[in-house]
Amino acid sequence: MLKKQGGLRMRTKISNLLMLFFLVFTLAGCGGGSNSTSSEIIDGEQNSDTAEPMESENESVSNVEEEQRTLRISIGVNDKHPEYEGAMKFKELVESKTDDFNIEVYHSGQIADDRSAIEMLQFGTLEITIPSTSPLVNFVREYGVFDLPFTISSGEVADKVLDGPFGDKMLELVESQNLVGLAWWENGFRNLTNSVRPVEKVEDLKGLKIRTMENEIHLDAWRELGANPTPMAFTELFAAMQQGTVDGQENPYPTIELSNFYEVQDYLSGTGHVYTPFIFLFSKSVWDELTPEQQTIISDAAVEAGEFNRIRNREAAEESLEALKGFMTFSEISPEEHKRFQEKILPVIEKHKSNIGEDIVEEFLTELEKYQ
Ligand code: TK8
Repeated sequence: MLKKQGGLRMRTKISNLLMLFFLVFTLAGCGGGSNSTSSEIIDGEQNSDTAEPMESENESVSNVEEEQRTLRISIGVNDKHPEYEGAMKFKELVESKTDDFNIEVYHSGQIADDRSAIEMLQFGTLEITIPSTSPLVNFVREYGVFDLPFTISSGEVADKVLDGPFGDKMLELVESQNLVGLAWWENGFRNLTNSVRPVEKVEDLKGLKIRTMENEIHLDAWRELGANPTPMAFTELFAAMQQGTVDGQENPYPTIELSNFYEVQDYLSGTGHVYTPFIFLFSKSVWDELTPEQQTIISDAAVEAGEFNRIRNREAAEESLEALKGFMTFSEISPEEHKRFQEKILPVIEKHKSNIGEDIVEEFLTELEKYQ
């Protein structure tokens, strides 16, 4: 028995040792050794269920330094608009090249309207906004060149001027306002809507309360044409039309359709009176905190996403016009009437040339003449 017992005791010892050995190795395995393949990243977050090796003091500090930085983009149009598509393309491009940033896109003026968003960039309380150039005139008066009616004749001409030396010069001008101009996107050719009457000739505008962007040139142009203009942030526009505070507004076809303006407007006129760019702006105080590599990734993505946005915007302009003809009474403006619109507002162009800067206006018009 003893022997048996002795043998039993021995077997018990061996099995206890084996158990102990197994236990020690199992616990070690749970320690998620440095070569653990079980740790996985889900949606940019370290999966908390996966135990990680204890890090030295230095390693944990370096992780903090490498922590992702969130860059928020504020735009005024909604998430159906080609500008939102461009912003999501920008997010995709940046996040595919580096883990340094988490890009968040806020549409429909959730954070701010154009002018307020520009001011937030100046204070460094917002990183990116992509406004129309028109509100920017309140910060950089030379941007008024883009508000001179009937100057840019097509998207292709706009691309040539904006992607050339003149466009580069205009982007540099915003630095004085603690802003960095990175790329030209497209808002597009602006067309008039109203809820009172069809507008086919200049006289039809008489007395119409037209909302304009916060821009003196637009206000003066509509006054000169006989309308009664009022400046307003884009975020307030739909309610103002719904309540009858204004009779009409002017925007590119995609904005008119995708913002559902046809629900509160009956008449659409193909005036095409101004081509408005969108400009991709970055807060300079935030920009200066980035490394040259990070700046290059962001700048390249802003340009590439802008090319994508322009293509999508031109497709949308055709699609939206066809859709709007089903919802609204559409008036073509004849070439003769277009000429009368242009002649009528010549005094406005002359008046604002000095406010914008005679030289920059001449440079702009000379550049345009190369292509149209
Ligand atoms: C959107 C605005 C809008 C502009 C306007 O943020 O205010 O009418 O055309 O697109 O920039």
